[in-house]
Amino acid sequence: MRVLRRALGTLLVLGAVSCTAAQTGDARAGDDPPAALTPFERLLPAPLSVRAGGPGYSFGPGTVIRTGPGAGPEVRRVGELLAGQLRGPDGPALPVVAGVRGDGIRLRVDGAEDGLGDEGYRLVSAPGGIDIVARTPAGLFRGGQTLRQLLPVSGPGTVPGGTVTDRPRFAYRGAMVDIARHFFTVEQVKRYVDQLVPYKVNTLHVHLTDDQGWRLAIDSWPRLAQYGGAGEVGGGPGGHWTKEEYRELVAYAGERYVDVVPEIDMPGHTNAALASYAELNCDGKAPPRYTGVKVGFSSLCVAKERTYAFVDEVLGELAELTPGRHLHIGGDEAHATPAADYAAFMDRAQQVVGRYGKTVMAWHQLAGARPAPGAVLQYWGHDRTSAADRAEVVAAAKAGHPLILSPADRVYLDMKYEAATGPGLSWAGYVPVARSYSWDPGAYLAGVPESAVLGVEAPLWTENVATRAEWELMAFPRVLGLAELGWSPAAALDWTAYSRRLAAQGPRMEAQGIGFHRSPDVPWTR
Ligand code: IFG
Repeated sequence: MRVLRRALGTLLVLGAVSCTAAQTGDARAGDDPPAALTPFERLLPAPLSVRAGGPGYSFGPGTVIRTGPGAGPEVRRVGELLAGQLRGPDGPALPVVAGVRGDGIRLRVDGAEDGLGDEGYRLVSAPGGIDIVARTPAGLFRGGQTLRQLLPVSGPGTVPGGTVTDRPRFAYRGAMVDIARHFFTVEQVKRYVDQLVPYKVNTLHVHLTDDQGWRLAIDSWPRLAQYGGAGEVGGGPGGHWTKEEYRELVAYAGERYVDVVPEIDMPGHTNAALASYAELNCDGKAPPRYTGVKVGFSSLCVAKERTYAFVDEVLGELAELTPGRHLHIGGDEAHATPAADYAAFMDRAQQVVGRYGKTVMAWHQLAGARPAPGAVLQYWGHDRTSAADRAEVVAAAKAGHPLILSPADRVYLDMKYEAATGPGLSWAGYVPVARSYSWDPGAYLAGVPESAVLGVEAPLWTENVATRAEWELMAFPRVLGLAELGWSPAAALDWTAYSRRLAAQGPRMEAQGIGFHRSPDVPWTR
């Protein structure tokens, strides 16, 4: 019966024109005003392909979530997560039951679906229910986020008939938060994960240390957090995470298929460590803690062997806490470290990362030294970056170093939208929502093929972002654009169509309590 229904369902949708959601962004003549998009047309990030049409599925009080044949505990856990996300305030119970026979939402992992990759999925909505199939549980979870957007904001309702076949363009789609300049708790960061997950972001980079604060307890160097963490920009109390709290964030993010990339910035941006341990300083004297916003004045002592014991023990404890592949060792703005010393230091720091079985990630300044094989470079240049600096990065990419693109004048979320924006900085210029979205990561760096781009990431630096409200104002809605640039096909990247889809996300961000910037660039629907 199901096969017949499926065949019928498929026949019904065959008549629909195959297109990307963005191409159907233009409402048909005589319909509601352009802003009124159909659920498929509203999807953000825009999926690879959508075939809309045919009768859909209406949630009812008896709707259940079914996990496929042989579904292991992880698929069941995805089902439970999805149930929690889909239940409206007074929505159906949405129990998760084993087996996929019967109505409802049917989750199935099928290794044979090799066209979908590690995070792709296919979602089919038809009268008998909604099928989500993927190669992996992560793909099921990404498909579930699409289902969330196909349902009304208020909770379970009717999902129109159709098929979404989807997979990401780039593997790494990240957001970074700097908890060193201003301290933020694990709970506050977990909330950011919840706000990013609906948009298929899959990496959270945490900038744990800088001149103004050391935010993670390290057993072998206890004063780093105890003393080096007890301050922040502006002179506030600061704070730090215990290892248990860091583990809790890693687990919480991991359950939602978000990898955590921790960063210990070195050899520059290290005043908090130098203030904590006199022995780390070349002159044996610890500087005072720093609560200002200057950069480039600090350096670990490259000549001292003690420095490398510090690097080894800190990265060793961090690696033990971090299941993800990457350890980020910073490397930016080491203006107080002579170039030869910088290269010698980064050689040894990279060896430490390799010894702990992790892959190096570093800011693109490492391209000027000797990036270890496989080291990933995070580019934070901008339209005014010199041709020489750019050439170093292009050469490193051609030499096989994957790039993460974080152009400061596009996706640095601490850049003010405009002069009137309260929080944030403007050294890379103002970055309105339209500008933040209007670039193509696959064609951004001349000479760098799309295949050399591992992905994109939007950093939020917190020199001038002190509260969760300021954080949300700066990150939203621009981080949704980053999510689309990382996930959607190049053909979908069109500001006009995107701005209408972004507008439709307004009520969803409101429903999540996100205090986003109501940019005049966007035709918000209310
Ligand atoms: N650049 C510094 C950050 C921060 C930022 C603020 C990098 C890699 C400017 N380094 O971005 O520490 O100060 O926008």
